[in-house]
Amino acid sequence: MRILFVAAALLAATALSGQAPRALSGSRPNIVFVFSDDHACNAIGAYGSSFGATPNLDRLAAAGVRFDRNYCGNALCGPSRATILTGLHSHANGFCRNGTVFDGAQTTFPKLLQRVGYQTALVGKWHLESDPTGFDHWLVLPDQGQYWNPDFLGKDGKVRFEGHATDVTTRLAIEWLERRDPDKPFVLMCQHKAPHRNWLPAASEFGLFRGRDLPEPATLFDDHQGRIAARGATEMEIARHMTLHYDLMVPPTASERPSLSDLDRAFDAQRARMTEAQRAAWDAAFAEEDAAFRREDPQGKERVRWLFQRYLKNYLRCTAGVDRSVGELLAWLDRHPDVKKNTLVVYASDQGFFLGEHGYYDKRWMDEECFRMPLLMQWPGVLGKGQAVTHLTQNIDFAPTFLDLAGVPVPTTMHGTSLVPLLEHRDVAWRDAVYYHYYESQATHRVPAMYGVRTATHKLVRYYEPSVDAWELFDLVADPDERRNLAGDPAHAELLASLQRRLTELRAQYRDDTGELGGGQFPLTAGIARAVRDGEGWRVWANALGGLLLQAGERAAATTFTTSLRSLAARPLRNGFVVLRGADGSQVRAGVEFGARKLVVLLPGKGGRVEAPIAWDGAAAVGLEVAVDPLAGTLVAKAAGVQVDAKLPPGFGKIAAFGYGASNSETWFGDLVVR
Ligand code: SGN
Ligand code: CA
Repeated sequence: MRILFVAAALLAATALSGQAPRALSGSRPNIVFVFSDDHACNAIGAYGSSFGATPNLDRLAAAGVRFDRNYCGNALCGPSRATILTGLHSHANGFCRNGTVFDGAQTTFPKLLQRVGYQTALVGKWHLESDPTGFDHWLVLPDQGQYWNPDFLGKDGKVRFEGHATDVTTRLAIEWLERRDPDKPFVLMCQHKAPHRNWLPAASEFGLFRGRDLPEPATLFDDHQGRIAARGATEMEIARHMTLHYDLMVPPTASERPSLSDLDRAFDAQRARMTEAQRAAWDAAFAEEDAAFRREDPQGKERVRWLFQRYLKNYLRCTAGVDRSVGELLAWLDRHPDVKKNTLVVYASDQGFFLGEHGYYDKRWMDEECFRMPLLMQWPGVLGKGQAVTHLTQNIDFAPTFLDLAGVPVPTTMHGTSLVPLLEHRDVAWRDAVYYHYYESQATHRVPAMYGVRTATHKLVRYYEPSVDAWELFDLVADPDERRNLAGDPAHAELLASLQRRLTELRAQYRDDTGELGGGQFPLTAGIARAVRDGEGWRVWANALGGLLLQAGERAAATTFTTSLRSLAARPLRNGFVVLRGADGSQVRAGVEFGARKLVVLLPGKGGRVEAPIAWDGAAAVGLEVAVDPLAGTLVAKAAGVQVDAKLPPGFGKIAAFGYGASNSETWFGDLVVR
């Protein structure tokens, strides 16, 4: 069977690419995987961008394969990375939104490659909170990392390197290449922070695009009509939400200083990281343009245009730095032909990004601009040159591909499929649709939770939160900018129904039962992946620190809430709370931390924590009683025979809403009895 398969692959490769035949499965190449953060296809020449400034990526594409319809499953950093490592969509690897803690005990492709003798290394952005597992060597930016003079965390602690993050990351990657064991195959993941917000390029790119205007997208002044209303309520518009100082590094004037937003205050922190020489170089590069902006003081659309130009140029300067990094790694391979001949170079980014399309920056929506990920591969002499793959591929496919190449059987539990048959141009049956699920609602940029399906020609999105309960349907052929929602159009009812069926099938195929939020019983929801009826209660998966489900219900009189709770999954922070929201919006949590075996009351503000240890066998449901007297300003929590007394926040007033909450955990709650 295996021999037959190889023979067929050889034939196909010979016939179609004209290259030296070589079976790819089990060929055990080295893998240099360069991965950036937020790099949109629209900013890469090889994908048709007219901006220029990606000569090395264009060279990579010309010498290899470009995937034209490659998508992420959840357009956010941590989730995309967790998917790439595990070959699983977010609900199955547990990392649904940034800020969760990746469960590093899971099966990942680096671990499986290690087992078959690969050396594995990771440098740069990581953003999965837990320490990397499956890497012989790792040196990562803490959290989002810093552009200038970044700190890196490694097995031996924290080290600070002078320079720009892109350059430092490249240098660390090359240093590892130089000192690795030359007798073993390797995978090197070189993961750049750039071009993530706030877009601070390296000095070598300051001069790019100077003195010329970049073309604006047709939808820069999109009014968001014809789509769901939440599109206009989102907080990622260049016109309304991009900050002048933090995002665009225009120094605040003395009169602006007293009223700076919290984000804009970070301008000073960013500059403080730079050395004097770095700051001086920055000022020399931007002072004149900043002065002209102040002098001309553009208003209305002209101001938006100015913001757009400054934003896009700095973004592209950051991507040009990443491109330079790719060039340096390719040059290293050129200098080491013995390594190069057995090395697959891969370039991708965690998701795409809005570059002013629809007036937006950032990502998260299922729109092509951010849902689509660049994916380029080259392996000179083995992969065909200048080829394009138009099959629907996804970040779930990366792990299976790397494993297949290394000759490791792909675990059947993985959601993705090896891309090797596509690289060999084999005529294989392939998926007709990709699945998407975004969870990080009620958070930065305020994009509602959604899941959806994309086929070769259409896209259907289901927004499922109680506050945004809607569908969007786009015809990607007739309406490539996705401006006309056809979901409510009777002429497309049949199409809608068939895509709804396909979406249901995909959810069943991937066993995704997240995205059910209590059937409208909890109109206020944040950071919850799933809340389903389970016996005499609710099974609640909080996929954030501070997930909650609340019902509105004004109560000024003393009230007692009783429930019972049980920890369901072995996630890092196991707990469950009764959550109360005061008239002033302040939130109080009273409940059980299962891991720590404590009864706790969490109050707003620093140090707002009262706790007592409880005796608990780790399995049984724990009864919880929370008695609140808004007038007296007191709260008494009781569980497992232990009591904790706390004071309500001063402005709490009366109870405005109440319900359940948990953090990064799955918890079962008995029905909440309110008396
Ligand atoms: C930060 C950014 C957001 C961005 C998220 C997620 N704000 O919070 O603009 O959407 O990261 O990005 S910033 O002020 O810190 O720049 S992700 O790529 O890491 O998922
Ligand atoms: Ca990202």
